[in-house]
Amino acid sequence: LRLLTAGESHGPGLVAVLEGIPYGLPLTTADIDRDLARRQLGYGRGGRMKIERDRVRFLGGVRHGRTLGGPIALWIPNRDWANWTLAMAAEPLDAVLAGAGTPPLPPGPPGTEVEGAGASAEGPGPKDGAAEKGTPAGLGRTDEAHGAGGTGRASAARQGAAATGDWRMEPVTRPRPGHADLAGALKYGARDIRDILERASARETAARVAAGAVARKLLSLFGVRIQSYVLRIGQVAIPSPVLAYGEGGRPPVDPARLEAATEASPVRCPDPEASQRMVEAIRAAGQAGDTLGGVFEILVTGVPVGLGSHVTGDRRLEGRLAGALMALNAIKGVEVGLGFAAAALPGSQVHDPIGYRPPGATPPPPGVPAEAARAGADGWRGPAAGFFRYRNGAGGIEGGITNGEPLVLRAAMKPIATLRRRLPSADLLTGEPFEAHHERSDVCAVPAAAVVAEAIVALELASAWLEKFGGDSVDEIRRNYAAYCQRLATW
Ligand code: EPS
Repeated sequence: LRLLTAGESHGPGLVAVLEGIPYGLPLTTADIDRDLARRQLGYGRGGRMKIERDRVRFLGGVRHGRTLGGPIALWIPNRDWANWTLAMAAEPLDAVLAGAGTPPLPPGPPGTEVEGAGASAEGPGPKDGAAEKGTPAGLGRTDEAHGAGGTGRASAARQGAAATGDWRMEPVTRPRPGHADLAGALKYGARDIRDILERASARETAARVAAGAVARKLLSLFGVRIQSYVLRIGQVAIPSPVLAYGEGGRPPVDPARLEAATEASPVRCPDPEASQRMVEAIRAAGQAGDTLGGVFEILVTGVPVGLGSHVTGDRRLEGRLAGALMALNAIKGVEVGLGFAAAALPGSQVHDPIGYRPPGATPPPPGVPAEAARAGADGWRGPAAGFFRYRNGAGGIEGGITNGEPLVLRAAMKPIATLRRRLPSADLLTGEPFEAHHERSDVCAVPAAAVVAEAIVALELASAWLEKFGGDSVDEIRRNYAAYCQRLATW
């Protein structure tokens, strides 16, 4: 699979182009909108989520509810764009100031209208006072002197703000510690940090979630189920509910019940008591003008033995999954199975003893294809010729190959970099000390990040799936998968 996304946080919208999805996958906007809505939830989100109501439109690749085998083009309008048409206009600044304006967007289906999205949830005017403060006398380093990113770009934008009365036109020159602001501005030579922050924003993850929902739909045809839940917000934490197995290798939880408990929680934590304490922690951090990070876990059940490979480093599935998860905004660590805990334990407590039950003894549980069930899949485990593990310290991957147990991945998210309680910083153009720029922001986005991580894992697993069972159409992939399951069932 190949995925490319485009679009800025406050531009007209986000685009995703996903290539490699086979012909004949049943797909509707509802399949995608469900995950887009889940990404917007979670206690601790800021004012922006009150404006957006993410819904997807297909611009290509889907006809009459089925994929055509070509690139799938997805479009998610930004409702907040209505407030940013000048500041984020694609036209040159002088054309914008001359009133050329931005042509209206083509109409979308109900619910995706961008026009009339209304004012910012925080009302008009500078949201943080940044625009009110003018630029201090420089240290001999002026925008004009450098002329990078277009001669006098920052001061032209400043004049633009004065001419239009739109505070959003003001250049952003105060980099926020922890954000891409400073490194990005220096790397690209941008004199207005908005040129960097608009694309660095986690708004982009809406596009990844939309593409991931397509990958999830493909995997779901084969009984693969991907879910996530929050294990930690700041200092409040619960242990993983899935690592310790019951007697005889019994699955520790019913994935459907785990999912129901997760989705019922305002922070997507399956433990109601811990959820409450997490909400309190987020509330306290918000009141203090601070932000919180956390840890979430991703559980993938019904994965067959044999995705990924030991033969080269770049085909090892752990590396691909960890790399993809680390490429999600604000993720600073990833673990597989026991993860870092494995380093502290002797091998006898880390590696997962192998058991065997003749496959195909039980009828397929709901959602598991009959041929997979014959090869040993039981909903929790995928087809693996009847072999199973008494625990899952490996997190379902050995030698870079799935082993039939569920995949268990965890990721650590740092606290959001935009703080109301500002951190010391230095002005991009003058070097003068300042307290960092504050864009309206979330206090905690760990529950949302977990939903994005599901999408990222879905894309990576669907890629591995297509490498093993690939074909031009879903029918061909089904046949390939059935033949593989047949081999496992008669091992
Ligand atoms: C973000 C800042 C906030 C978040 C945004 C990510 O947006 P704004 O600056 O418009 O208030 O709400 O997240 C989203 C818009 C989203 O859809 O998740 C940032 O700076 O990364």
